Amino acid sequence: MKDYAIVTGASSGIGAATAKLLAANGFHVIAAARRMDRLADLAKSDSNIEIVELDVTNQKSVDALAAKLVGKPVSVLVNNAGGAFDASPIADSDPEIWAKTFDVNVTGAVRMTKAMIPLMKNHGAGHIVLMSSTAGRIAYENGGTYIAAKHGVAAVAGTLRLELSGQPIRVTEIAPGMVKTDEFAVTRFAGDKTKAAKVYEGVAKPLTDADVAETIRWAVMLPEHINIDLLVVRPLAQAAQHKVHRVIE
Ligand code: 8X3
Repeated sequence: MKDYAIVTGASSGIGAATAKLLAANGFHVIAAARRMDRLADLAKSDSNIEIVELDVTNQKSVDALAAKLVGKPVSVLVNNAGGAFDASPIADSDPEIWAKTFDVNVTGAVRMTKAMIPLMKNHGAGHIVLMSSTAGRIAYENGGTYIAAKHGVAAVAGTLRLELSGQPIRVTEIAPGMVKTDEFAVTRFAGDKTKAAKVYEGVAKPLTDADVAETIRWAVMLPEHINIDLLVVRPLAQAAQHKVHRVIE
């Protein structure tokens, strides 16, 4: 039986690209997300992709997925579900958005990690991938909710690696910089496509979701004794968070 790779937030962007790439590289992929209509399109692209409705903020939903996977060779979990839901200075930010951002990005990944560790132990090997961000390493203006949450994801990865020491389970944090996906910036700016487009204005080649998926594929397909702790990946045009080369005509 093929090894199972569980990918959360698989309905679009990095999650969908990762599901496709892992399926093309021999995994049986469980592509999980809330939006089943989007997942249905993904399932059509590869018979090694099985789709499951999942809300990582709902413990019952996570438990239902775990119950479905009992006895299966669960070897990879890509905790990709997440996002930014505002672009506010902290002084103006909404506590509800803080709670939502933490729930999806941090607690959601923890719920899934807790649920998959017993299955990985049962399988005899596992790899937990946490999608953080360069926002999990450095601060910038008007990103407080997301920055704090992604620092939280980085903290989860570091803590987990220590706590799993001696177990056959790898822990990898992937921290992408500027990635142009259909939804990330649009969601952050509450649907304002003009503001979202400004993020990438004049940048010759922001990373794509497929670029980031390739880093995940590489990390999980390395021999099992090799653990990539942290992989920071930015486009060539982004030398640092605030140092972006833009060519604006
Ligand atoms: C997204 C990268 O630069 O918007 O995770 O924080 S950034």
